[in-house]
Amino acid sequence: MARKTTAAKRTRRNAPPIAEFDRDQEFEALRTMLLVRRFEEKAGQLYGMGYIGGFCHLYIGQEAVVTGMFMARRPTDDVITSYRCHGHVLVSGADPKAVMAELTGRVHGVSKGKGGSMHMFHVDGHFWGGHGIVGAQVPLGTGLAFANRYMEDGQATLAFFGEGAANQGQVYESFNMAAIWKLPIVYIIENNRYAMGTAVTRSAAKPEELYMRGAAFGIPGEQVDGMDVRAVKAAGERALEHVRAGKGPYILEMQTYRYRGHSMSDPAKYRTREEVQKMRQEHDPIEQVKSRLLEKGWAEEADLKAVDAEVRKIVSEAADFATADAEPPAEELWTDIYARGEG
Ligand SMILES: Cc1ncc(C[n+]2csc(CCOP(=O)(O)OP(=O)(O)O)c2C)c(N)n1
Repeated sequence: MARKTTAAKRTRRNAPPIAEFDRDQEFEALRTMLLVRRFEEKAGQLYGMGYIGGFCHLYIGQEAVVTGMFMARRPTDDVITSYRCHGHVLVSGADPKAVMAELTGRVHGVSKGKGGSMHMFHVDGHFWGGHGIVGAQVPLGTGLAFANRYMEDGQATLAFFGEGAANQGQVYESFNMAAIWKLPIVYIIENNRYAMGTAVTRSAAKPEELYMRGAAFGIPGEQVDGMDVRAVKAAGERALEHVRAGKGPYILEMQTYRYRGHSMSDPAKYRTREEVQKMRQEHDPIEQVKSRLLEKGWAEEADLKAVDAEVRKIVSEAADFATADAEPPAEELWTDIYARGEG
């Protein structure tokens, strides 16, 4: 008799076949991922030039995760993530000029220049940050999903976090509550293989099965090729259908990779250059889309270059804006903060 496979046991090996994209979807994915990639490259340059200070965690290599999930979500679904948030805020529809101005600490930044790289917000796009405390966005996201359920607004929440954060206690308290209350939340583990500098194989028990981390709470999970935007979108749709149907939370483990260091100050001594090179050459999410477009005869090289040029222009204008904008005035020190006076 064939053994039953529960959703919690589904892996990449027996996951449903990847749904192909049509031409428009391939172009949408290409444009979105290129915007994030070029934006991040520019942010890295501006950091080197001293325009951006403090922490700055780049998302280069992981673009398919946020792009595929946003292609699967409804625009009113809520989203929350960690400090590695530039891609998420851009894809949620924030103006690239305002995102770059936040990085340079200027007054027209998305958080008025007072949040910086780790604290991006775009409430109109239902993007709720940008959180510097590892794992903190998981209970906060669970709260968003509680609000979704309480308000009966038909919305769901996407909570992104790293595989390092997946070892935190607050994650499991959140899983428990979300499972009890059948909250409409998709927990997305962005497994980029290295937390600050420690390989997942050294820091996690059962590192090959992070998607099973909800099994004790009855939360189904799936492992997804997070470098293939089509696989991400298809898995995102399955997960969102599940949570919207009132069946409770769902976990997606995205197997992805970050090309740059953990943050700008990371010498990345914990991995070889060859490993990074191999991922870039063989699994790059943007190159995969370009190859498909060319192979299917849906685009010529010139069309791909045109998309890149269009995106580079947006990014270059964002950089010009962000380096010319004013710094927040001193009075802004007293706004948007919780302060307790005497008595
Ligand atoms: C509670 C807490 N502990 C430690 C840190 C320092 N810290 C910042 S990022 C990080 C690694 C997190 O890795 P992961 O969750 O895999 O996310 P990634 O950076 O790979 O996206 C650590 C330990 C922190 N910010 N907050």
